Amino acid sequence: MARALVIVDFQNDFTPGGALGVPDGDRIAERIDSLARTGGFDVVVATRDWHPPDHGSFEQQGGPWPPHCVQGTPGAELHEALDRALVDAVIDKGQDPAAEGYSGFEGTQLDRLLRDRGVDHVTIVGLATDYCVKNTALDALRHGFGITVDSTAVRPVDVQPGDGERALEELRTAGASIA
Ligand code: VGL
Ligand code: ZN
Repeated sequence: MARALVIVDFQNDFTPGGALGVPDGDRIAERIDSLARTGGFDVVVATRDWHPPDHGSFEQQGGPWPPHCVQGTPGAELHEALDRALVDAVIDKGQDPAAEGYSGFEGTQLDRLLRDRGVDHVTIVGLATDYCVKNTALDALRHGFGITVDSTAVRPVDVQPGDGERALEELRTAGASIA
């Protein structure tokens, strides 16, 4: 069986200076690069938060977030520190204006892609620990994949202090291994 690396939402808007910058969000680049190069993965997937301009999670629509990762804008591009040559497939999510779209499995072909490649174990890294990393990992567990979250290659928004740590604890309880 095959192993996949899923890099969640490592995009300009989630790194410092971006519309929804995660503290130290850019500092996961080196670890992700080394995992993708030498981690022994059969397939490397990058997800992108890829919202329409009127997405329901934006403040103007009554949601919790400033506008971010609007389709086709520079903020929605993958961070430049991620070598695109290492990425086999890009999965865009969060396109339905009426759905949160935190999980890379929600309304996408991610499950199909992983199954087509014979994947049974997924290592998850990226941004942000307490939202899209958490929800993608929980969905992956529900879909029956074995899951490892590399805690050195994720960073939280931490709307409330400790949200990131609690997310990792929740994932551990749900059956993920936290490395
Ligand atoms: C995310 C907040 C809003 C994430 C996406 O990628 O974790 N967080 N949209
Ligand atoms: Zn979003």
